[in-house]
Amino acid sequence: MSKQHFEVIVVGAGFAGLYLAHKLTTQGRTLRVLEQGSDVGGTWYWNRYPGARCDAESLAYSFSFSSELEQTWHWSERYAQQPEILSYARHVADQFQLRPLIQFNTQVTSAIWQELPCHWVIETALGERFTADFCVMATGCLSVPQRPDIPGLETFAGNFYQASQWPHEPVGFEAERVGIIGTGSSGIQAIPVIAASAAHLTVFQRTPNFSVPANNYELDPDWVSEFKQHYPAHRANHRAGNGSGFGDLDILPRSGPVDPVIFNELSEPAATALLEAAWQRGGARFMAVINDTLMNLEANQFVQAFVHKKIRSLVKDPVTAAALCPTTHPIGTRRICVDINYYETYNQDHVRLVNLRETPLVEITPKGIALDKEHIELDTLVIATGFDAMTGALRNMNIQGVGGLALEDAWHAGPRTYLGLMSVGFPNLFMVTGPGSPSVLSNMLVSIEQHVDWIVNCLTKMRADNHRMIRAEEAAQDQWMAHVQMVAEATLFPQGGSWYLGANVPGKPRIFMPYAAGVGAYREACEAVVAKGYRGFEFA
Ligand code: NA7
Repeated sequence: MSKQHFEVIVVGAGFAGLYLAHKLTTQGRTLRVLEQGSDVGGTWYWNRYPGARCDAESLAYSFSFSSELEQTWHWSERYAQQPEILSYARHVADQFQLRPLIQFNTQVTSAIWQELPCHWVIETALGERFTADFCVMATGCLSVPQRPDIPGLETFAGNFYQASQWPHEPVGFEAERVGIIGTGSSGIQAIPVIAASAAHLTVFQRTPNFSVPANNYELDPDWVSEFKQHYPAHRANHRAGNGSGFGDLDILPRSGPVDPVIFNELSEPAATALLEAAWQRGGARFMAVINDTLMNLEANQFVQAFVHKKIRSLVKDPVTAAALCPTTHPIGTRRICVDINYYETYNQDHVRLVNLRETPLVEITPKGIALDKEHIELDTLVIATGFDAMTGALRNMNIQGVGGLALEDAWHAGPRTYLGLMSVGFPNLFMVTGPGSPSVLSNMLVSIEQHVDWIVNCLTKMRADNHRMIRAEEAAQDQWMAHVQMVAEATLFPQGGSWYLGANVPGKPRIFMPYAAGVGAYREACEAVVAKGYRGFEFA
């Protein structure tokens, strides 16, 4: 074997790649992690835009695999900012001595399966060639930025920034006329922060999104240390149930099942009181306070009306407030945003909302943005226009499986996976948080740990059984995909027109990609497959 052969090649050194590197070395595997960026952190390496922070609470959005790590790392805020999360990823890499396993600044340009001698051949933009018995794609779900197809975008002569490819050097907006396109989570986080220093900010909004206040605060060290005494029980809660892997962040973890809160069983004042308490408490769990908000349109409309009322109370100008009220999708069917002073920002005199539904954007010019009846001059343009989510990185990598089958072709009508872990026709290639798993609907750290544990256990079993190849069976994949779609159709998600469905990328097949039954149900499904001798997988 050449020096460039490894048992496992991992693509990506975000949280999934880091945990894979740790687990696989602990098991004595030879591996190399190939990472496009110049440091670890994945999404938190790239997304450095002003105001970038996690919309999941720090104490839940963190690794659980090392008690020492979770006890010794100090999170400063309820919702950590990007630099703090990046420091955490770097700390994990250093603490567990993972850096020597990672090759940075390395973009994978192809991964090609060779039936004989049963390995993957991976090539990089630097012209290197690796072979590996197994390939694990830890490429993230939001790693391929989506550039909008707006006429003249390339002609803009001022400062230009894309949120997900933000420069590493400090960027200031003082005395500048800034424009921003995009009002998803990234835009909603960036807008208040940019507004704080820009001379003028124009927000170009095509579709308003629902946002709830973060109610962010500095964590009280005494509270944290008390919370940490119960960490194992909290983690167990995060992993279980039909939720998305967050649980409650009360000092004492929930014990035993909790009765569901069903909209039709609530009086109107009781439902309003629940929503008000959740609004005051802050955070995305606002969506879970009435449990059938994403299943029952009537419940959803009630929650929508509650948020519309909040927006109208927060935004002084009624025309701006009306434009900020989402009316085209049920709440939560596009990812709910979590903000700090987003709606309040529009009360500042130097901030203007342009509703592109009423005054369409005609083109971007060298000096600014031309609307149908007006030209707005800008010194700086920021775009926060989202990602080719969940499948972008995989489809762009020139992955070829059995008989030269291109992943792009296998997925021409949308991604097809068994459990989100493997895809038929691509033996020995695993995905972490792939389409068909809870993925972006879940606490990514919970899902990453579960997938990595599953994959590493599977490799251990293969070694013990002297197997060199694993592949997913077609019938099992068909059944799983049908199940994923059936679950999605039982919810309001398909009505969202969101990136969960691929609807934000022109020409992308519309298929609801994540598994919506929750992390607990999904974990049980994965464990049941193992208990039944890896049902639906074939070994050779
Ligand atoms: P999102 O949520 O996909 O938001 C992208 C935004 O960009 C959204 O408001 C889009 O409006 C807007 N957009 C995209 N193309 C255009 C054009 N051509 N003209 C005007 N506006 C446009 O991406 P984010 O980065 O904010 O968030 C992604 C996830 O990252 C987030 O959910 C968290 O999980 C973290 P549209 O809705 O298409 O009308």
